Amino acid sequence: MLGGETTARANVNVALVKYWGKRDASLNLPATGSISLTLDGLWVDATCAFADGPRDAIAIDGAEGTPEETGRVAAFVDLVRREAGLTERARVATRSGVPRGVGLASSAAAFAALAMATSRAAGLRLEPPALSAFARRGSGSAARSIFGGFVEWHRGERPDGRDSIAAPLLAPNAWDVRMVVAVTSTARKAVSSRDGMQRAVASPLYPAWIETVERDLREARAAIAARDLEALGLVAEHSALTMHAIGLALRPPLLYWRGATIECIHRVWALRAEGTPAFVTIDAGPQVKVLCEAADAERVAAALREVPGVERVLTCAPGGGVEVRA
Ligand code: 2P0
Repeated sequence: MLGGETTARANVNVALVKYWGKRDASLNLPATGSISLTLDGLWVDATCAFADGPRDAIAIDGAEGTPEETGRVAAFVDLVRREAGLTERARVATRSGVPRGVGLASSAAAFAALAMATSRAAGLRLEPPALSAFARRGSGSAARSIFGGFVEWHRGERPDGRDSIAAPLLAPNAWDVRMVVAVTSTARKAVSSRDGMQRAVASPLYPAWIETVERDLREARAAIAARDLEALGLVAEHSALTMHAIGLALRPPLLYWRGATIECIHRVWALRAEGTPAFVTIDAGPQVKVLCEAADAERVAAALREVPGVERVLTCAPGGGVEVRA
């Protein structure tokens, strides 16, 4: 039976041990596991209803969206329709509280929210692990945004991906850290993360990445369990810098950083030398995200605001998992 119009909200997540490369592109199965922190306040709402009609209607932030964006949402709706055995058309709308296409992982929040909204509207009640596997089909990192706080997405072994799901490691209120985000450019990036990670596997450094990730995952898990910020921060920096090194070694090279990105890294390292534990991570874009204690967040934000080229600075606490909204 159809579930009626449903709205769900999910937050973005930032990986501390990165997902970079797939073992199956059609199912978004990752080459390695990854670990992330879900962030409060950077959300996407998705609303879905199924009804008789001539065609699906998809709106992204009140507009049509690019053909690529609309195509990905349409393919995702087809998956839920098949799973629920529906023939009705879908009306889907997403509304983003995150600037899109600037390396702030809005596709993770979008497909986590869409997984909840479309499955409920289709009359399905998926448990969190199944919801995570379903969200993954829309965007790999969306598997992690189903859950709040610190989250691990397991690589899985099965060819059908049923074991490639995320699970919570530590609840959002269990460790009072902050992620301070320095936005250095809001221009749309030239190479999407999807294309970037597809190219990554041809890098001579890619085999080394595969070899190092298991150790990074072990260290990050232990650091989160012990709430050891320095241990977690150092492994997060290592994972991010290694991910970007893979791109530098490609022919032609792939570099997501701008000048201000590098200046932010040096500013954070200077803060650390002065005694403030703060650690950098960078995704498929020029923004710099800094993990620190809540008590140090304002000092870190103030330092980043002074870096030439930084357009704005956002400070996020750990956030919750996907939720249906009344
Ligand atoms: C991550 N990123 O772990 C990595 C680090 C970007 C850099 O997951 O093709 O949008 O939809 O599975 O999830 C962004 O990639 O890629 C991402 P698809 P996705 O957060």
